[in-house]
Amino acid sequence: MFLLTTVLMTLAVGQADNRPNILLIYSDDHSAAAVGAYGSRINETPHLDRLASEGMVFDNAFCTNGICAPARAVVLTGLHSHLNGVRDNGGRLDQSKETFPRLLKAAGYNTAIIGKWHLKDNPVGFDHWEVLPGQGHYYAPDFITPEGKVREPGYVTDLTTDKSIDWLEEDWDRDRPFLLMCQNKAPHRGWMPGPDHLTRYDGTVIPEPNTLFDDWSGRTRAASEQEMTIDRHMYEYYDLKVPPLDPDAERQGPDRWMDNILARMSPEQREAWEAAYGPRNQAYREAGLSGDDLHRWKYQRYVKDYLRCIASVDDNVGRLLDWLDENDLADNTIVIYTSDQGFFLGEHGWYDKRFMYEPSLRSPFIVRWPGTVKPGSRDAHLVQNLDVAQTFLDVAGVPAPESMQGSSLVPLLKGESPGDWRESIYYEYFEKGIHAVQPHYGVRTDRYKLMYFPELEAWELYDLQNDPDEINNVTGQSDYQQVESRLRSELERLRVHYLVPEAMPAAEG
Ligand SMILES: [Ca+2]
Repeated sequence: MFLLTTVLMTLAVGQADNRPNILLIYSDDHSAAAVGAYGSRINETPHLDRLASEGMVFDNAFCTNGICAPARAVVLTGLHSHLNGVRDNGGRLDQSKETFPRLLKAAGYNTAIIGKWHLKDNPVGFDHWEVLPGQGHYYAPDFITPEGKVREPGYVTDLTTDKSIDWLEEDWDRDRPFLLMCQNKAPHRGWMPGPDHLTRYDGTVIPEPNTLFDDWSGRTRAASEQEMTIDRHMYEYYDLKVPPLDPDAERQGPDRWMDNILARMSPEQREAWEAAYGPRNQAYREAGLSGDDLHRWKYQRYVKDYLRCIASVDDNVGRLLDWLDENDLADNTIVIYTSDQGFFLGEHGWYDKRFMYEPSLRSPFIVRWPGTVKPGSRDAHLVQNLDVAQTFLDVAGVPAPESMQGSSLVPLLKGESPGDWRESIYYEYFEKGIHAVQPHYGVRTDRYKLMYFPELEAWELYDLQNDPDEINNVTGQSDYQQVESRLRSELERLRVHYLVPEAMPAAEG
């Protein structure tokens, strides 16, 4: 009898708080074009594809401001960058704004964040936090916690998942549902593959994008004056992993950074690294490439390293899904995989992000929620990282502040198609600095995209149906006069709706 009572009491406690657990697996710069479930031509992601086959894939998921720190602030606050304090990577989160982790914690969730945080102040709203300082390192990264900074041997993507699983096993208070934000540094620049994937893609040729040799003609100066081309703006050592010829010469700038980064490795890690890159670099030197051949070689080196980083992310997604299965938690846990924004994988000849063009605007966004989301489903509504905060609050049954600017995705997750769902999204980019991308803002509908560059007083308009690669700016063309006029009005409407200041002040960054 006593035993039975205990069992019943345990069940009762479980039932008293059976709100879903929330696991957000976040990555940094993961392009949807490098996810199998999004039709990747360049890699395979079996574990992300498993998540997709058991959940819902959002085919039109976008960021609001395509750069690391601002995207994170948007996710936390459900507010556009012009309201949350983080307009560029130099911005500071406005602590007077509410965040969904704080609200979930106050509502009884056990909250944790592990991995890349990338906001200036320490995390607030978390029972547990263990984050990388700034951009963090791939090998032997430092983690900061309330107790201080610790350097961990190992590879960052594996460590971020190790620590996430450790928290679940050892610290999670099982009387409460959890919010766990497992935030990868990968595949951010540096693109340093982990020990398990150093030689992946050796001997294979990754397909090139249609626009690798784009000359940016017909577009505004912004497209031609950026500094993010694979051909001209990558550092040979830091980005492409080819060390300077003279091993004894005094190293400066990015060469010195790379020396310091490699110096973090253990002797075993360094040996594996040299075994992978040494012979490749030797072959590269002997080939004496130039012109288009060199451009192509750089693309291959870059994209393979990027995809090797993704392979570790995918492995670790698999580990987390397995852990949920083994602990009988899969059914009551909503799992979301997304990235802060997309990335250029050679499209337009570029790496990096920032621009409102599709490869960086679009993020992978996959949600598994057993019992609510139909396995293997896809959704085409226009959604944004702006919606994450209200979605999680809705999942937890916690009212969202009126001031939040997104929409809960829960109706879409249930397979509904709300009649009043947004028909356009607003985008804004402020940072003037590295990569020389002009500030801009714009609107995207299901078919068209209008962008405005205030300092150039110049517009770009794309018909995504006829021109998915965005190489024909049709602004001013008579066929598109009505479309352009309608989109300009829509852009103004969005700016009023989202409380954008009349004159968008230049960012400090
Ligand atoms: Ca990023």
